[in-house]
Amino acid sequence: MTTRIGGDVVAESLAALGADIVFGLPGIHALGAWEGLRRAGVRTLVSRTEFSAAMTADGYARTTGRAAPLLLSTGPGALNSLTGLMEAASSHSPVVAIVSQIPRDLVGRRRGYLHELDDQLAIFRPVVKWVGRAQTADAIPDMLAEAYRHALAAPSGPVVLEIPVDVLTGDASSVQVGSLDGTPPAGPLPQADALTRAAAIVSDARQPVIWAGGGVLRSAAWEELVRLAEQLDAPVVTTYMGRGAIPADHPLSVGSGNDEGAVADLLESADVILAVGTELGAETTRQYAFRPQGTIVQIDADPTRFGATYPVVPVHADARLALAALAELLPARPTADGATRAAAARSRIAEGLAKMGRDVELDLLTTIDHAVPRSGVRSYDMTILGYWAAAHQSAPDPRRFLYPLGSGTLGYAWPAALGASIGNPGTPVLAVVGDGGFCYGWAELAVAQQYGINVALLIVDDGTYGILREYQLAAYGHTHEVDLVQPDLVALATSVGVPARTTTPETLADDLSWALDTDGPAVIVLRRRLVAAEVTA
Ligand SMILES: Cc1ncc(C[n+]2csc(CCOP(=O)(O)OP(=O)(O)O)c2C)c(N)n1
Ligand SMILES: [Mg+2]
Repeated sequence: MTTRIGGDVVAESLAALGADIVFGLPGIHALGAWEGLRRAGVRTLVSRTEFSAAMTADGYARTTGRAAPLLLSTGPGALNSLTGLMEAASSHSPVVAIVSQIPRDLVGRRRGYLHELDDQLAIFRPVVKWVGRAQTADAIPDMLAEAYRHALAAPSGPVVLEIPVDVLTGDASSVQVGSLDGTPPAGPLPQADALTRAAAIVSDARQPVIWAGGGVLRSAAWEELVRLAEQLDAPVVTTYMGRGAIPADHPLSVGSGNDEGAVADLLESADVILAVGTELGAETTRQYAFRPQGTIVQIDADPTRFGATYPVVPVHADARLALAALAELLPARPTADGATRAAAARSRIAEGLAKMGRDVELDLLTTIDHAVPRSGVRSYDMTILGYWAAAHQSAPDPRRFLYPLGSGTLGYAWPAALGASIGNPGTPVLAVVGDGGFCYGWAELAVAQQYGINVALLIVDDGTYGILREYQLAAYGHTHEVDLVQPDLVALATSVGVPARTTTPETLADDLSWALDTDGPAVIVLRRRLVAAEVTA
C-alpha cells in the first residue's frame, strides 16, 4: 500500500514547484496522482465538470500570475477541459494541465481500452502552447518543471503534460524529486536597435497616446506603464483585457471604451501610438475599422502579432522590460496637453452615456463599484452587464477584472471567480453572470459550498440569451430559440446550502454588502431585462 508510485512523484514535483493547490476532477486513470496529492498533503479543489475546473484554474492564474495546476483524467475528462483551455490560451493564462493516458503499451493500438483516444495530445496541440508526455516516472519532475516554464514564459499560456496510467500507478521508489525551477528566464529582452528606433519615434511625438492591453497586467508592468505615460504626458487607453493597467482616477487615464467615437478620435489623431501588450484584435479596433493617422510602435512578447493587421514599428519584448528600457532612453516631455486630451475624451463619453437613457444599467455599475473595493475581484461573464462593465465601469486594481475575452467564452465568470477567491484569500470576489451563462456552471454552487469559498454571485436573470435576442431583433426583426425557462434560482442555490435572495436595482447595494459579508458563497438574483449600450458618436 505504501509503495512509492508515479503519482507521488507528480505530487512531490508540484510541491517542489511551489503549487499551493491543484484543481481538477478525478478519473480512474488519474487516481495514482490523486493518491500522491493526498499523501503529500497538497491541497486540492475538485470541480463538478472539467469545463469549470479549467476556468477555475484560469481564474486563479489570471489573478495571481502564478501557474495553476489542473489534474484531469483521460479522454472525455481531458476533452471537457478544452473550452476552458482555449479561453486560457487566448487570455494567456498559465494553466498547467496534467492529463492521464491509457497504459503505454496500448496507446494507439485501438484495442478498445476505456477512455482510449488514438492521439490525445493531437487534440490539445492546436489549442495550448506546449504539450509533452512523461513516458517514465523518472521523467516527471523535469517535465513538470519544463511545463511550468513554458506556461509562464511570456507570452504565457496553458500547457498539457500527459502521463500514462501505468506510470502514475507503477513503482517509483528509485525516483527522487530534488529542487525544481519552474521560473522561465526573463524575457524576451528588447533588442537595442529596436528600442533606439522606437525611442526616436516616440520622443518626436507631439500627441502620443498609449494603448495598453492584457500583456501589461501579465508582465506586472503597470508601474512602468504609468511612469512612462507621465514622462510622455500621454493619455492611456486600455483594452478590455488591459483594464487596471492605469488607475481609473489617474488624470491620464481614458478608460477602456474602445468602441467609443471619443476614443477612436483620440487614437486615430495621435501622431504616435505606443501599443503595449495588445494583439490589436477585432474587439479592440472596432472590428478592424480603426484607421490610425500616426505611427504605431508595438511592444509584444509574441512576434507573430507584428503587422498582422496594422503596419507597426515592432519591439519584440516583455512589456515590463521594454517599458522600463524606453523610460531610460526617453527625455521627459515638457508637460503638454495629455491630461486635457484624456479629460476631453472622458467627458465626451460621459455625455454620450448620459444621453443614452440607460440609467438602470449605469446605476447597476455604480452600485457594484461602490460595493466591491478596487482591490476586490469583479468577474464578469459574456452577459449584457459584463459588456457595460468592460467598456464603462471604472477600472479596479491590476489583475482584478476577469472577463473571458479571450475567446468570448460564455460560462467563464462563475467558476473563474472560485479560483480567484482561492488564489487571493481575504479579497472580496463578485461574479456577475446571466441566466444563460450560469447554466454552464451552476453545479459549481455545490463546490463553493463544499469548500466554503468566499464568493458573491450576482445572476441577472432575464429569461433569455439577452444579447442574442437583441442581435436577432436588429438583424431579422424577430427572435427565435433564445428564450429560456426561468428556474427558481434562489431555491436552486439553497438546495445545496448556499444562502440566496432576490434583489432589485434599488436594494442591490444592501444585498451586495450582505453577500460579500457572508462567510462562504452567497447568491443574489436580479430578475430584470437589461439593454446593451449603444456606441456614442
Ligand atoms: C461557450 C459559448 N457558447 C455560446 C456562446 C454564444 N453566446 C454569447 S452570449 C450568449 C447568451 C448569454 O446569455 P446570458 O448568459 O443569459 O446573458 P444575457 O445576454 O442574457 O445578458 C451566447 C449563447 C458563447 N459566447 N460561448
Ligand atoms: Mg440572459
